[in-house]
Amino acid sequence: MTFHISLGASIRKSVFFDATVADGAKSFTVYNHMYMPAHFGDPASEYEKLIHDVAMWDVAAQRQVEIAGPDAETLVRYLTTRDLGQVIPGVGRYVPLCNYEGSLINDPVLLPIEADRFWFSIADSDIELWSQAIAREKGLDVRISEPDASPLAIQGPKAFRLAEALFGSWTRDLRYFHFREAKLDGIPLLVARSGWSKQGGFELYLLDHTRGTELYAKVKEAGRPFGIGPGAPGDQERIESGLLSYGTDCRHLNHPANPFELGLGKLVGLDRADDFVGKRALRRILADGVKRRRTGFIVEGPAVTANQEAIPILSLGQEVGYISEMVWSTRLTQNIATGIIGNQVEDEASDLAIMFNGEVRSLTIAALPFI
Ligand code: THG
Repeated sequence: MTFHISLGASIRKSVFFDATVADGAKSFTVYNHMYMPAHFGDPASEYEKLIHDVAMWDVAAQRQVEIAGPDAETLVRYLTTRDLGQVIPGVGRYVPLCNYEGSLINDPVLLPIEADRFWFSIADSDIELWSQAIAREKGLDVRISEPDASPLAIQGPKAFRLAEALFGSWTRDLRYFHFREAKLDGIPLLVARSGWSKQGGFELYLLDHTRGTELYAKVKEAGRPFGIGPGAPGDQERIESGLLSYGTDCRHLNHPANPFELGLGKLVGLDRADDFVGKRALRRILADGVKRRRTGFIVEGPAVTANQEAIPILSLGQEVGYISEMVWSTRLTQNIATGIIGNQVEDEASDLAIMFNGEVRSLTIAALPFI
């Protein structure tokens, strides 16, 4: 099946859009209402770049929601389940957001820019509107907007030498999720040690939307000695590494899940003295007992193609869970998957199956991450 999605004003272009098209982007997805490159024509060698060298990704669709003003910290704490303790500018955190039913609705990286200014670097759901409504209903004194900030990721083992070549040796000492301001030939940036892979690297948040093509070219040029190539966050590496993709794993499949089920229980501060969205529901969920868990699966048989819908997992004809994503892993030479399974099913279960292209495929449970 081949078709096109029309370019039009209803979907936004990233500040790196022109640069990625010129660089050979062949396929885009839509994330936070914005085109995001999916691959550049050769996903297999783009994956190899990520594992062995360094890949550069237009992840500007990881949009920022800025919360600023006297009550900014109060709102940020109220929106996330995590007990943030001390909040320190320059120190990012992974912060689940839930709705009032205790279902995950986003899992952003929180960037405390200043004491009264924060960014949520969001996954694929409309947190700007959600935050505006909650702030208004609670009468908090904040301004909520989308700042001029667009991340370009460099990921892979050689990203560290590339960052050092671009910005200097301080990048070697930057700790995970920490960030600071920097300039590249006058281009204003935030440089963060982060990124949506487990191969290590940085995210360069461009702070001037007019300079996307320029930044892309400079990073590409500086990356040449390290074998840099364009790419995109990919299913294979993300599933191998067990990283959650909120949109894919929960939202677009219409399968809400709570943080306990998703393995994010440590990031739910039920002992917090202050209230937060979802606290009451999450307390009740824990008291009632968590009934399902997110895990990996190995799907027997020849290479599968990526699924477009959740796939029910069957045990003796009963539905006991679902696969949210599956992919052929070239590194493991196996079909690997993530999904949710009922806790009545043991890790050693040998009677699990899915239907794939009209045939039965057996599967077994495997721990995350795969690698
Ligand atoms: N970087 C930035 N924004 C983002 C993402 C990103 N927004 C969308 C999406 N990714 C948000 N989701 C995640 C999911 C996992 C991680 C980061 C963002 C991640 N997790 C580590 C892990 O699971 O091992 C560490 C988690 C922790 O500290 O507990 O990195 O990638 N800017």
